[in-house]
Amino acid sequence: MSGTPKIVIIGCGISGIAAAQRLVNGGFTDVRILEATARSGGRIKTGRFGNNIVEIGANWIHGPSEENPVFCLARQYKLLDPEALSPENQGMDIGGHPPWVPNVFSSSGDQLINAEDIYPAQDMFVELLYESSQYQSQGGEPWPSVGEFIRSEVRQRAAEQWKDIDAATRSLRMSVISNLMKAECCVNGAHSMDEVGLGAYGIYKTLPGLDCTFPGGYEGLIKNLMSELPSGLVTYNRPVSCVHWNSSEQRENPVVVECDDGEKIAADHVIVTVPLGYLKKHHSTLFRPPLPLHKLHSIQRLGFGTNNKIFVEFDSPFWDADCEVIYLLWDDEDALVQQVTDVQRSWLQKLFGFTVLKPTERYGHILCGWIAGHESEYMETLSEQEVTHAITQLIRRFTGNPILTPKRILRSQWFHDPWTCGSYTCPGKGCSAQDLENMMESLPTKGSQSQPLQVMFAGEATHPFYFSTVHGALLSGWREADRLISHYSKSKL
Ligand code: 6YU
Repeated sequence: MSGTPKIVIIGCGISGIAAAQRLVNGGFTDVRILEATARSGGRIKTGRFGNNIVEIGANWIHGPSEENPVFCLARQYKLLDPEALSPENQGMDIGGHPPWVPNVFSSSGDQLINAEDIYPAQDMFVELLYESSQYQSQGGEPWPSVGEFIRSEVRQRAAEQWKDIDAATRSLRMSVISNLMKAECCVNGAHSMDEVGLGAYGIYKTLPGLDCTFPGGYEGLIKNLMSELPSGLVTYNRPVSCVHWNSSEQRENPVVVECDDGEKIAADHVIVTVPLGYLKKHHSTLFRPPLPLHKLHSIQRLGFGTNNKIFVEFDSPFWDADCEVIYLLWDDEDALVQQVTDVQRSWLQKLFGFTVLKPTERYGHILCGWIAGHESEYMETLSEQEVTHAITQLIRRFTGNPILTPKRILRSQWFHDPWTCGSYTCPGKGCSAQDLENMMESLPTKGSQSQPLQVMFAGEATHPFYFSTVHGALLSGWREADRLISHYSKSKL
């Protein structure tokens, strides 16, 4: 390597850590990470809940199999249960939808609907998601969004396929579809499936393997990776306010990174890993000169909504021993109309239900509620007491048990996290693969006479098909480090 290039990484989430690890292992000696908060991990965040640990951010390794670098690292660090390591687990291809055992409750209370009754609706919904994913390769999609496509197809198919079944069962199946739309909003981190582009939905790719969790917490991965970095490489509580690039002034290093406290750090290369939500909000002040228009438009087109969790602990379960997910069906949601709700009054209707934390021997009786969109953002503004009260009323209503009382509650607040501003990236209406290409494009863009690779971009929102995941973020960090390694190995020749 000629000279010692100065490299600054902004953000100490998994992508920033991955970039630093690769650069340090590649022989770069002047690498530092500037992190706004007091901790590493970003959206990988394990918290305490009573006597247990729970994941406030990322939950699963999606597609834990050989091709997934997060799985390979977790295995190397011995962070997984034997079940997750089994060839059977790795070989299962679930296409992003785990076959969870459901319990189903309705808003009229006192009834546990037979799970068998919901399967035809579930099958139709999964089929429609699969069809939605096919429009990416075909082009010429019939609707702009996944939501509009599904609603139109469900109405048509229900009229044909369910014409002979009784009205009550048909209405139940429609409520199931409404509920699955809410669940899909959580998966996509979107307010509504009407905001998810039909032509873009298939850009996201899944990996084989039945999703698994980290028994000791996702942050174990961060701790192991951090322990391999030289100490002092990360400066915490150091928000970056502006990246000055492409300067016309003659200076030794082409980039200056300005921090909130006024400190200015010169660099040859900056790898920006801040979340897309943060970029959407702060791009105009974060870059001098501003970002090129095509990059800015991609930042605006890609979606970055909110998905939050509400953990609820009970002394004893009201669900079956084998139950993995609890669906809450609202009797008034059988018309598939977009809920134009009074958010303040009925925000909790957006919660599709709960996943059950397993195994019971480890967690006791903890449920994780899932809520996406503007209702989720409103939930963040309520006090813990107000959320507890609302959840208690909801559970009493759906179980028909007027004295059921949770032991404790904990919720995430990703929208109001000033360094994240939401949960993760989703393919918005009108997006294409080009938008993700634009996200990862470095500055100055190709063809410029200035020094290349001044500002580089990593993070989940820059992965061409694993956006919104930990493995996508990790791979994006390695990708940008490899670009620098290859740049310097070429310039040495
Ligand atoms: C996964 C999962 N999972 C649930 C929830 C959330 C996320 N994800 P980071 O934000 O980590 O780091 C950036 C750092 O930058 C951070 O530390 C900041 O403090 C810092 N920073 C910001 N501004 C700064 C400044 N100015 N100066 C200095 N520093 C600054 N992923 O694999 N499995 O189960 C979930 C889930 C509630 C919030 C998730 C999951 C997403 C991951 O957490 C996330 O991608 C990575 O951690 C991001 O790492 P990073 O380094 O990029 O940023 C079609 C289609 C469908 C697509 N969706 C499919 C579904 C897949 C997504 N599933 C998610 C589900 C859950 C439950």
